[in-house]
Amino acid sequence: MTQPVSTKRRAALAAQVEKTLANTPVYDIHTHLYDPAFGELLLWGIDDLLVYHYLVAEAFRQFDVPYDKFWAMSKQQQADVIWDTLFIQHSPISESCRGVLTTLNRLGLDVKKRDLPKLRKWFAKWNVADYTTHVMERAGVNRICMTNSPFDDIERAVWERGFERDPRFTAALRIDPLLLSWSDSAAPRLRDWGYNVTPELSEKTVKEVRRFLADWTRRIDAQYLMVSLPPDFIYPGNNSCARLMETAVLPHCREFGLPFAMMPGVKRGVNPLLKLAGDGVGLCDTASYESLIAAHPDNQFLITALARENQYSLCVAARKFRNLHLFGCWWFTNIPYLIEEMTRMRLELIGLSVTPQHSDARVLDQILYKWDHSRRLIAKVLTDKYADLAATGWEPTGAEIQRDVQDLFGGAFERFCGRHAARVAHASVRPPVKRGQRRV
Ligand code: RAT
Ligand code: ZN
Repeated sequence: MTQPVSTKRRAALAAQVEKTLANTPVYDIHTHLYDPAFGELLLWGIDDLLVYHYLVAEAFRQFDVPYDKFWAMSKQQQADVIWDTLFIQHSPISESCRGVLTTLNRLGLDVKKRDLPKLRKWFAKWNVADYTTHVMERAGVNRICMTNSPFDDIERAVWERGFERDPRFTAALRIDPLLLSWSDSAAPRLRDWGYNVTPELSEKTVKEVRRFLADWTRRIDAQYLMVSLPPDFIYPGNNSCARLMETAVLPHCREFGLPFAMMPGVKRGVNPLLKLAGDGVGLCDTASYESLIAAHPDNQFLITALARENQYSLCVAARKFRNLHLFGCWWFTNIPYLIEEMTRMRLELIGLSVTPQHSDARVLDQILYKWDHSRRLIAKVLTDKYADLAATGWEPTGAEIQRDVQDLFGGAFERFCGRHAARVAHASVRPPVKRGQRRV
C-alpha cells in the first residue's frame, strides 16, 4: 500500500492550496446580479440580504405571519421580521443565515452586537459604484456573469435604451419563457416586438425565432444561452420545448459559437404563496440529456442539475461527452454538505474539466459568503487529492496548483466556450463545397 503523506507535508499542502485559492480571482459564471448601470436591479445591502428568497422560505417555517400580510410589508419591515425570527429567536445556523453573518464579517462588521439599525447605518454610507468594487475585491471575484432576460420588462428597457457596459459584468441570454411557454406567452410577445411568428412552429416562425435570438445575442454580447428545465423534460419529445431547442436554439448556438446552459430539475411554484421562494426540486431524466447531447455533437452544453440524486449520472455523462461541461452547486445543493460531496465526486470522476461552483447571488454582497464558503470546501477536497498524489511520489508544484485552481475558477469554462468558438471559426474558413461534392 502507498503510505499517506506525513502530517507536516499535508499541512504544508493545505496551506499552499488555501493560499492559492484565496489569491486566485473567480469568474462567477452564473449570478442574478446586474451591471450597476441597471440601477435598482442590482440589489445590495442588509435589507436585500435579509429578504433573499432562500431566507424567506426558512422564515415562513418559523413565524405565523399570514402570507399576504408578509407580502404587503415594505422591504424593511420584511427584513425586520426575518431578522427577528431567524437570527434573534433562533440561532442562525442554516447555510443562508450563516451566509448573512459571513458577509457582514467579511465586510468588517461586528455581528456580535445583533444590532440591525446600526448595520443599516453602515450600508447607508456607500454608493453603488464604490460598493461594487469594494465587494468584488474583498470577495476575490473579478468577473460576474449576469442572467439577462429580454422577457423582463424592466431589464429589456435598459438594454434597448443602451448604456456603457462595465467590463466586469458579462451577459447570458436567458430564454425560459421562449422554451417553456411558447404559444401562450412567448409567441405573442415576440409578435409585439416585431417578429413575425405564429404559435405553430412553422419554418417561417423558426426563422423569426432565430432572428430574435440573434438580435439579443448581439445586443447583450451573450456568452451563452440558458434555460432552467422542469424535471419532466424529455428528449426526443414532441413538445414545443424540444422542437424549439432543435430547430432554433441549438442551430443558433452553433452559428454564434455559444454554449447552451441547461439547469434541470426545478419544479416552479410548488407553493405559489411563497412567490420566488416557492419553487421545489425533482429528479431529471439524465438519459434525455445524454440523447440531446449525443444528437448534437457540434453544440457545447453546460449543465447544473438541482437534484442531488442526478449528480452522479451527470458526472458519468460528462465522461462520455466532451461537449458537456458541468458547473456549480445550484440553489438547494449550495450547502456545505453537498458542495463537498459534489466537488469530490466531480474531481474524482472528471478531474479538473469542471467549474465546481457559481454563486447564483441575487444580492451583490452574497458573493462574499458564497465564495468564502466554497473556497474553503474546494480547498479541503483539493488538498485531499494532492495529498493522494503526493503519496505516490507525484509532488504537485506551486505552479501546477495555481494552474489547476485557475481552471476551476473560470479557466476551464472559458476554454470550453472558446473550443466551440474555435470550431465555428474553423468551420467558416473551410472552402465552400462545390455542388455535387460531399463534405468530408
Ligand atoms: O437560485 C435562485 O435564486 C433561484 O431562484 C433561481 O433563480 C435559479 O438560480 C435560476 O437561475 O433559475
Ligand atoms: Zn440562478
